[in-house]
Amino acid sequence: MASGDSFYLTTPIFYVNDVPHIGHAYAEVAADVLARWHRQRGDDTWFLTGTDEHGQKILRSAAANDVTPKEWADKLVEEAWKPLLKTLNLSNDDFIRTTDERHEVRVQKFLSQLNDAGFIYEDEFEALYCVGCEEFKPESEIVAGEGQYEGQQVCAIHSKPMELLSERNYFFRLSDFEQPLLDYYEANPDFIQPQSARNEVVSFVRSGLHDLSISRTSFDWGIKVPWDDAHVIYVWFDALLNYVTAIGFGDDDGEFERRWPAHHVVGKDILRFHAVIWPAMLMAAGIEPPQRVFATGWLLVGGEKMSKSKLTGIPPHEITDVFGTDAFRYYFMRAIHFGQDGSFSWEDLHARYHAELANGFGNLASRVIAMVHKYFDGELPEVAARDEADERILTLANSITATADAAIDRFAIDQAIAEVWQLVDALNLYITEQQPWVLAKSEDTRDRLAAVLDTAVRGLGVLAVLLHPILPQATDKLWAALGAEGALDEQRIADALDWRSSGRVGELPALFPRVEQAD
Ligand code: ME8
Repeated sequence: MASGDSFYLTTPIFYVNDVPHIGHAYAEVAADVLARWHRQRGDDTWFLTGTDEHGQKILRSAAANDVTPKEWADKLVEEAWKPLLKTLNLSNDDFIRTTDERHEVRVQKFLSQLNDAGFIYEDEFEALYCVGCEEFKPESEIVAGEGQYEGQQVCAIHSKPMELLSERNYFFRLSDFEQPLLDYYEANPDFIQPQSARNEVVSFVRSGLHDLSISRTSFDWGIKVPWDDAHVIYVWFDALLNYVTAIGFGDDDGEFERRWPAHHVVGKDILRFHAVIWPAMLMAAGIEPPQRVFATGWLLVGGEKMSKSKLTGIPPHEITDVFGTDAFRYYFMRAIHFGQDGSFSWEDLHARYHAELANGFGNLASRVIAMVHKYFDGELPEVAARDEADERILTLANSITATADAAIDRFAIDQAIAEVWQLVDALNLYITEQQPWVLAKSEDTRDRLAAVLDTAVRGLGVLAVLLHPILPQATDKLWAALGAEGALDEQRIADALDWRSSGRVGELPALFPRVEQAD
């Protein structure tokens, strides 16, 4: 993708039935890293996140707390979900709530358009519904219950019994889109990523699609069907539309056309909604499907998905309070192969924090800057000539800039970080081998000392640029200490090596102070 392109990125919008855990934070951070990187590439980037506030799940949480669903949603958004964005240092451009008027009006417009085009009909319906998933469950996703639910049928994801619902509903003719979807997957092999997710979706669609119930009459917490206010719109139909309502679907100011199509980061449990139902809804409305649907894996606890309902969720602040926001962002992006499941452990976080952030990167930066102070009074020296070892560092800085950028194009965030870390490791080795403290002992090697420290400083600047999307706070401090010119977030990725210094280095506080291991 060339610089200057439009890059519209979304996260799932989160249910406000409860507070966030690190599984939710994971997708937010990943999307933020991608958005920041694309901004630094010079792409016309728009990053959307938000909350999903209708449906039975929220209705029941509110009832259990003796407040109205809107009061409940307002409280959770203000006290839990918006603060999460601060905790994670997210750079989202917009935050949509499905109770926003802008959303509700446009959802109704979209549904009316589908109705006018003949894609909606009314029918009787009876099926098992999982409130946890907010989804009717096909037989293949129902399993035998265990423990307190022994002898009952339960949802395979939530391990809880479902409810038999029988209503007159409006339906969306999803089955009409079986072949168009298969054709679309075929023509756009990168539409669903990673490959395993694509395979799953293709075989699901091949096995046949049923029409989708898109309205409910047994409760009224939702957006009304515009032509029949006895019905509210099914929460998923409403929620998926956030991706287009937030950028002005149906308006004529050009914003929608400028941003769409989106790249969606979603959890693998909600892949089918995004890769089957959503593109079919768009096709029915005559809108191009999204550019990409990328399914992330799960954070596991004891081999199972970390979840609120199973009480295994760790609140993100428990980690950021101890290790800081940057370390949180780095750890999850580095330790888990993006697109696969991963487990979180305090030991692993502690070990990587010290080995990679404190010793690998932080220490490198403070040593180099301290040596510029010690040997050159903080003035970056003039370089007479570079030798082969210096050139190797600069060549590596250039090549990892390109390979990390290519990895980000594939959303391979962990690989991009691994590319950048080659430079961290190479610089550490370079300092060990060049031994500037030995070069400093004689006037005869003063030119070599100048070249070595200048090369190391150049490398640190490249690290600041490339790691900024992942470690925004630490790299800002480093950028300032390097005496670099201009704002770091305006430094283009492609020109990472061409950053300029005012010539004077400043003080660098410890970027990643040691954290004692708790009992
Ligand atoms: O599904 N590991 O909302 P949600 C990784 N409102 N990701 C996890 C996770 C874990 N342990 N637990 C949850 C919804 N997630 C809908 C989305 S989009 C139009 C509507 C992820 O709050 C989960 O996979 O239940 C999903 O992508 C996201 O958190 C929101 O989950």
